[in-house]
Amino acid sequence: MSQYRIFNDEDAIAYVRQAAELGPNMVLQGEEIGDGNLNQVFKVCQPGSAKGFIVKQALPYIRCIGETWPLTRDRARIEAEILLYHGQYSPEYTVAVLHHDAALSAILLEDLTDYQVWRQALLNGQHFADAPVQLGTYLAQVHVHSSDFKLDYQGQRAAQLQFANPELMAISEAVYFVDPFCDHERNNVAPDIRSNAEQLWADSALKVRVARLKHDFRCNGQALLHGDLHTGSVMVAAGQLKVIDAEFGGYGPMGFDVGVMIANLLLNFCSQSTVPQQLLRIKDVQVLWRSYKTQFFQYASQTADAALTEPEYIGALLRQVWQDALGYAGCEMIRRTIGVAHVADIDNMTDPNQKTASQRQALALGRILIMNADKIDDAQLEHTALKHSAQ
Ligand code: SR1
Ligand code: MG
Repeated sequence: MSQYRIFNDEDAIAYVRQAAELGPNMVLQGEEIGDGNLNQVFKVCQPGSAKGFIVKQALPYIRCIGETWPLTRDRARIEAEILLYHGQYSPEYTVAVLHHDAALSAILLEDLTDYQVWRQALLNGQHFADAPVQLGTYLAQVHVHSSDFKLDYQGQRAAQLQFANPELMAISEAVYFVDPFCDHERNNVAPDIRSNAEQLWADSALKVRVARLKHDFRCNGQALLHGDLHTGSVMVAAGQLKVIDAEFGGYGPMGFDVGVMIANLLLNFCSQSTVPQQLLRIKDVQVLWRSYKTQFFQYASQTADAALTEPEYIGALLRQVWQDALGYAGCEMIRRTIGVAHVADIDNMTDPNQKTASQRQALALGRILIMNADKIDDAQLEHTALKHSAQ
């Protein structure tokens, strides 16, 4: 079964049977459960059993667009290798890859049936208080261990080559830094906020900042990023968290992962109608950053590279990561509001007036973060965000 074909339920079952060595007599059922933008996802299990296996298969195009936007199937191999790499350093918080088949562009993953997607939990008003600490730990573990703090020159260059992901990272470059800042045909701009989008497209000072972020995204290969760390890429359960969906990963600036996650929490903030719920999201951001900073400092301090051991250097680097993160957070907030791929937090709001207000708030806050990244510290974030919520 090594020749590529787009799986149906039976193909997914056959792949699981072979990859997990389940034997011909075990009865299995499978169904396609994917709702993501890119791939097929199947759940395969024994009848009557809640838990089984997850099969993720890359299609030769972007699922949500169709065959008009072809895309390398090699993303499945890259994703499997990134998850395996991250899993070495953050096994508690990275989904387990049980098998992968490059020819079939398929990955066999542990079934996280007992978990729920964090975005959905937030939409349901559920608060997973441990999640920000856990995510901060995960990010510090995978960033430091793929950086120059832990890899020597040759080791890091080899990793940068192994995890080169030019097709998907080029998509990220386009959908984060290009499309949302011009009147691009891929954009999805609601008529009520078109004038707000047009203001951004005419904002030269903003575009200068975004150009710098785009340049760093391409040129500043600090660590092996997850590359798409929004709340839909995080599964949560009581006291537990697993990160999934690393197909956009590759070497890039650490602040990108941190910023994308911050943005998704702030997009949820923008969708909230009560101050206590809003404050919970700001607190999530602050706890995430403080967890990241503390753990990062600890792992980085244990470097074997004598040139990098000064605490003052690590502190300065972390300040830059925070500034980068705010800039990338701003891009993510803007692109998730007027770009090709939105978020359910705001798109699913039922009151049209509140939805428009939330979209405007997301654009305004995104712009503020990009323009003032060097002036806002984590304690001031609450003031900045609430000030924008009142306007
Ligand atoms: C056209 S792909 C757009 C987005 O979908 C994925 O979920 C990533 O977030 C990507 O940026
Ligand atoms: Mg994804």
